[in-house]
Amino acid sequence: MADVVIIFKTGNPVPMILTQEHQKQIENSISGKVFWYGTEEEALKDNADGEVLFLWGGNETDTYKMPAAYCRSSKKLKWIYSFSAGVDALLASEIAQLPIAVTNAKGVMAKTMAVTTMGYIISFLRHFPEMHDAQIRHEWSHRFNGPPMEPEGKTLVIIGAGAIGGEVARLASALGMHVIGVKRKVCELPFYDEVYPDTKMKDVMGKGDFVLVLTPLTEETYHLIDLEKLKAMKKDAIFMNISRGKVVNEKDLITALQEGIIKGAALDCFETEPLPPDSPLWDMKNVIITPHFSAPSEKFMDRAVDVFCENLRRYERGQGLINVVK
Ligand code: OXD
Repeated sequence: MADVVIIFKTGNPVPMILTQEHQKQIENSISGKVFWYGTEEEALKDNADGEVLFLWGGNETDTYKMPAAYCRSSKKLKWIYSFSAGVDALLASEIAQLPIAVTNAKGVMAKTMAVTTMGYIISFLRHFPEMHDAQIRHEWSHRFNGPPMEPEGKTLVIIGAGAIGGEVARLASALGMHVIGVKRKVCELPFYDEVYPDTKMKDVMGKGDFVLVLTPLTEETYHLIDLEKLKAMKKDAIFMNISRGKVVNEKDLITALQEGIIKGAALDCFETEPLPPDSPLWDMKNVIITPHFSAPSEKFMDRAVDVFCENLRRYERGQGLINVVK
């Protein structure tokens, strides 16, 4: 009988809400028991142990760390489910060295991240941030940083054309955008007009009116986007990052924004999170900042728990797990 241990509390870095209904759904998907702790310390104090661990392995902050001590001390742990898409924090921790399988919530956040991306694109084209500034000043103004524009005919380049990119491409093509994907292994993809290998990334970035980064953070993608690549972009293009801050050299991005190498940026993730109060990005008129918030929604946790429960049933039946990361 496999028991599940949940180590999770709503907060920073994860604003999603896990409810008792979710806990019941998990209980109904497994023969063992479910134990839910807010923190690793509580789990250790209770001598908790189980074959399966449910946690967030996406990103760490000063106040949220991976439960390495719990994983080390566990005698039963065989599989960790991280309800994130990226599992960079988990894989960078010593937990990755233990002989424990890891699965993620691939695709679960695609819908909301795609909607967030459309929000960025529409905000820039329709000048919503400037209108909101004018509203705060009670000012009826038509003075914007450029003409009012529409998405039809604009080109969107998606770097890291995976599950999330597929949903972004679907919405962007519905708005009449020309969608170009960059992917390690090129293949035909629905809703993309063109797909290129990552060896062509720099040239392809030069075609975009909007360039979106979706690549996970790995040793190979650390600072993948640097000044050289930003310089390849059109001067009036917008750069968007909803994957991980460290995929982009933030110093180079700040230079590109300050020197007018690109027109603007929409950023959901940063090299240091929370973004420090003294970051120059906060005061840039051409930057939209969202606080690592592209994925959450009222439906997020339902979808993430559904994926987990499907895997729990497979686990109990001895079938292969889906979304295996390691
Ligand atoms: C994720 C995230 O990795 O939202 O899922 O950051």
